[in-house]
Amino acid sequence: MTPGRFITLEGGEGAGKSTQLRALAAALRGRGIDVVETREPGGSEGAEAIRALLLTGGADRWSARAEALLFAAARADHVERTIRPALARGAWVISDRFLDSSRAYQGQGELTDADIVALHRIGSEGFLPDRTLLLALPEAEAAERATARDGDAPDRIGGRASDFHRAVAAAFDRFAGDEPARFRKVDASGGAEAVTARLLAALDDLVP
Ligand code: T5A
Repeated sequence: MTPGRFITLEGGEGAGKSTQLRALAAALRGRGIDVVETREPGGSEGAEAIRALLLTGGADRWSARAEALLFAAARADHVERTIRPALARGAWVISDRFLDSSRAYQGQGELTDADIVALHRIGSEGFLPDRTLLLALPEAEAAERATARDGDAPDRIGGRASDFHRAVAAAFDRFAGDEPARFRKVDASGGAEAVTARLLAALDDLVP
C-alpha cells in the first residue's frame, strides 16, 4: 500500500480553492489514487454542525477566543473522524482550508499565531499536512470572483473589511516563506485548467 498524503489548499476568499479541489481530486483519481475531498470548517458530522455556528449570524456572534476554540474543536473532530482514518487506508485527503486558515484569520488580532498553534496541539496533536498549496490571486481579481459567486451576501467572516483580508493574505505569504518544505505558492490567476496544471506540478514529488 502506498502511503496516504494529506494536502491542503489555502488562500483568501474567492481564490478558487473549491473549484481547484474538485479538479485536482479528479486529476489524481485519473492517476489511480484514492482521493477524499473535504473542507474546513467542516468535513465530519460534528464539524459541519460547528461550521453552521461559525459562518452564520451577526459579525459579533462570537468573541475572538470563542471563535478560535470553535475552529479548533471542529478541526479536532475532522482530523480524528475523517482525515486520519482515510490516510490510514492509504487514501489521499485534500482539504479546502485547514490549520493555516486559523493562523491567518484568528491569529492576527487578540490571539497570536503561537496561541493558534497551541490550540492545534491540544485539539489535533499538532497534525500537519504533507503539502500546503497556497493559491495566490491579486486582491481585485479575488474580490471579483467572490462577488460573482456570493453577490452581496458573503458569510460572517468573508464579509469582514478589506484591511482584514489584506492582513490575512500577508499572513499566508509569511507562513509560506517560513515553511518552504511544506508550502508551495501557486499563481491562481488565469483559466481554471492552467491553475490545476500548476497545482499538479507542485505535487509532482509526492505522486507515486
Ligand atoms: N475560516 C476558515 C477561518 O476564519 N478560520 C479557519 O480556520 C477556517 C478553516 C470559510 C470561511 O471561514 C474562514 C475563512 C472563510 O471566510 P467558505 O464558505 O468555506 O468559508 O469559503 P472560502 O474558503 O472562503 O472559499 P470561497 O468559497 O470563498 O472561495 P474559493 O473556494 O477560494 O473559490 P471558488 O472555487 O468558490 O471560486 C470563487 C468563484 O470564482 C470562480 C468560481 O466559479 C466561483 O464563482 N472561479 C474562477 N473564475 C475565473 N477563473 C478561474 N480560474 C476561477 N476559479 C474559480
